[in-house]
Amino acid sequence: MSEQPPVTLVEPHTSFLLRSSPHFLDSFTHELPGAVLVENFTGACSSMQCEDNYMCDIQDGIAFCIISECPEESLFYNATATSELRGVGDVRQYVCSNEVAEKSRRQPYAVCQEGGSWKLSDHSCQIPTGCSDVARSGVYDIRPVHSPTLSVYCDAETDGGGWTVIQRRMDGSVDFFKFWYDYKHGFGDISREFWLGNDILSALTKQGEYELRIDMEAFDGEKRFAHYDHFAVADELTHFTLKVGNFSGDAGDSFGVCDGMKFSTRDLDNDVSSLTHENCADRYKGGWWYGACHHANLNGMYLAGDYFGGDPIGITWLTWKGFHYSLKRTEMKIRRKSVNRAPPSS
Ligand SMILES: [Ca+2]
Repeated sequence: MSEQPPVTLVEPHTSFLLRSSPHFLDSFTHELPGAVLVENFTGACSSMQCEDNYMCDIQDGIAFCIISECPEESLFYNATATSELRGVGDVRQYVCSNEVAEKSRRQPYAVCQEGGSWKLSDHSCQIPTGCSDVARSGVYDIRPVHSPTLSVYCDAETDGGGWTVIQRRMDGSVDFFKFWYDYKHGFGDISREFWLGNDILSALTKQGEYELRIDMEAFDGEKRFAHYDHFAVADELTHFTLKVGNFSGDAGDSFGVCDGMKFSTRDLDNDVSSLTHENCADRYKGGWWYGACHHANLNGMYLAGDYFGGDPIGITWLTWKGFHYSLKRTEMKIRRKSVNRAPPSS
């Protein structure tokens, strides 16, 4: 084997190329990135072969396989590139910013083309209309149909994902013994404890058919859930009257009794207690679709496990832990049900 020929990296203003003296090319093209061996190389592009994504160029009578750089671009809305620019054929991956989602749950990308243009994937970052457009759990801005943009927490893992979390209790850091105004507009920290807000619940569930899932955890780590195949909240004129469908799950049905109930808070008693002066929301320390009065009190006091005597004012779920156990963690979440298409006509 003869001595190693000179191979130098040259960086002109818009592209870089690997060059070798042409008379060495026959024996060393396999060491030139992008070039393949060509017999009887004449130093012209007509007899020069370059691998895919490289192109032949001639400077000073010498042919090269070059990699032309694509120009910087910012065609992905709210996206961040995750790889360094290299050249033709470079695939640039994108991660959508926190407030937007990848459309169609695919990773957006662009491929650098010859001539310095980017071929974009069909999938870009967009503000989703709901959590069903979201691929990873977290806080997103969504823009429901005919509604302003709002921040929600999307659960993309549980039972196939697509859930918008509407309530969470986890550590007692937020006071839930609040007033009509608070429950109407929502309160708390969207990534910790919060109530999303009755106006939003009403707006969201007007968009279509929704289901409800309630995930619960006790202090010994045991987890149970309740699922309802329909969930809708009417507007404030009805005092946010609830419609809830059929139960399934392993926690027992403690929420079905809320079907048809209006929402009540300490300052607005809409419950159906037969006791004339009883205000369930005031007595049980929460805001809820109280009837006479409750089997579940997920917006009650964070009492952390067993508590003894007195009214069931804790975060209770009667059919799992009874009235005098206050749960460690709860999450109420809703998901738009898939559209039922009519079967094709015969
Ligand atoms: Ca009452």
